Amino acid sequence: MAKKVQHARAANDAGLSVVVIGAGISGILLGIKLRERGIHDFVILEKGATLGGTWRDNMYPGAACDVAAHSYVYSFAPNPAWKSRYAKAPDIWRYYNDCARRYGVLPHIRYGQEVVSADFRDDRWEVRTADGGVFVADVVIAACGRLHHPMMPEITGRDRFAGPSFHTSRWDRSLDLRGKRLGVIGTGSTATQIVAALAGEVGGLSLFQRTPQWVFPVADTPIPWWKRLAYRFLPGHASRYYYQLQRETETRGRAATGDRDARAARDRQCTDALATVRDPELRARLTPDYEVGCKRLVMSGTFYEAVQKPGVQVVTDAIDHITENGIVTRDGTLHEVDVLAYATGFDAHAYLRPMRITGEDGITLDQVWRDLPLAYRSIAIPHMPNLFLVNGPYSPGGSASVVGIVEAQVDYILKLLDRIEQADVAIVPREDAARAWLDDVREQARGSVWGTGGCQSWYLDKTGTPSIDPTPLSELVTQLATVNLADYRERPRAPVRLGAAA
Ligand code: N01
Repeated sequence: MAKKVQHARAANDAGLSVVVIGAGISGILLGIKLRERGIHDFVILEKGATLGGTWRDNMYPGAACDVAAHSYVYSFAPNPAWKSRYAKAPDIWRYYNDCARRYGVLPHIRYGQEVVSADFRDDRWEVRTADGGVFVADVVIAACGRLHHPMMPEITGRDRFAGPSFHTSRWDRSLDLRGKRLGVIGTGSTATQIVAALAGEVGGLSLFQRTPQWVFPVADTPIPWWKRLAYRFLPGHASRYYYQLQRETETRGRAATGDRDARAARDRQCTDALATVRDPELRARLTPDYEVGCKRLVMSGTFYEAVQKPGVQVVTDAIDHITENGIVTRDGTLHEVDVLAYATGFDAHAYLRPMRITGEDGITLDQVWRDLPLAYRSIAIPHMPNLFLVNGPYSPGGSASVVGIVEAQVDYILKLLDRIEQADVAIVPREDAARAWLDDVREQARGSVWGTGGCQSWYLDKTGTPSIDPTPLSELVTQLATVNLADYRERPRAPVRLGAAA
């Protein structure tokens, strides 16, 4: 029996009621856009104690966004105050927190509410939380993020390590690392940021590299005061810069799908950056054997310099096991460390899980997703009426800031909400339309460097096909500008039955 029943819809309001899951960049954006649309009967259920998603969780040393700060914002809320080209995690968190406050989203957020299930009954969703709460709403929108479940590797002896050890998204910020020997497992974007920040600052740093990464050099140039003033006071200046950065990112991103000029320029920059490693033996160990851009590129202007600093060692012998005081590699060497950080990435394929989702006619998400996570345009799932996803399966990437992508997706969801409200229906994509869309996207993705570049990465789904739609942002915006109702089924909605979940 549910402990409490809460209706997202106020009894005297005829508009839609909505439950949003997650108060990260997408959930906050949904809050802003729902309010703008005149929809006020919504709650944002957030399992954490604060908002911010990725930018709340990832507060490891050196955490920053390697997408230019002026394009890592909502298009309608430029931030003239960024002090350098790339923003640090705490500043990004502050920006999104500030947006939530300024746009009136904060009162809608319920913290400590971990959603465990959602059931479609009597044409309404019943959303249950771990503490026994039940929220009833017309629509559910999952904005849970893609890189949100930390992956801990299965390494023998992991529990035996005597010092502090944690996944990088659970960094113990109370820890004083001065004089400590730090071990970092993994060489993705996270590990490289940590190494760049801590090389020379700790008692020793061992980077355990299983696979070398291509590194695209970027310079974190400061933004002078007069430019900041111009962004603040000259109308349209910040916005023009936002779209200029978007175009630049998109042009570079086209390298992934075979634009030869973009590819040649990108590859040359990466190989030139690698050539700055002075010791040929170290350079050889840092040289990938797959194509540039196959894994998500590391963007750093300081990583190669950092690994050449005294006290830093790149360990390329495979890890065998972990002991009380360090990591033993297959050649039998014990690499002693005092603190161990797992920069081993995230389960990028969990999406809505582990929530239990049951849609029309008792059909479960696990049934619909038995083969692959099927979501029409990454947004709407067959048999799950009025349930939508932001940044869902096969969402685009690689050619844009994720913020631009989720804005396009949220605008599309709002069009669906308009239809639901105006026609008083529940709306669900046709399974054949969803499959046709997915086949098409996977075919395109297979031909991208993520599929052909000869590497393993979190981009790949369980069949080895990239789970990223290579559609550039400008085309995505066009694709999502209209809702093709022929790809959906509509079912009339039953009248609201307040108290139905008790
Ligand atoms: O994780 P990853 P990440 N033994 O999956 C290694 C975004 N991001 O947290 O390559 C040894 O990239 C694994 O090795 P291998 C960005 O989208 C953005 O760094 O599989 N090693 C790999 O080196 C990024 O792509 C920003 O052989 C093991 C590493 O762990 C995504 O987050 C900043 C291992 C995991 O790399 C994830 O990045 C940071 C094992 N058993 C992150 N298991 C921005 O600035 C795994 N590894 C926007």
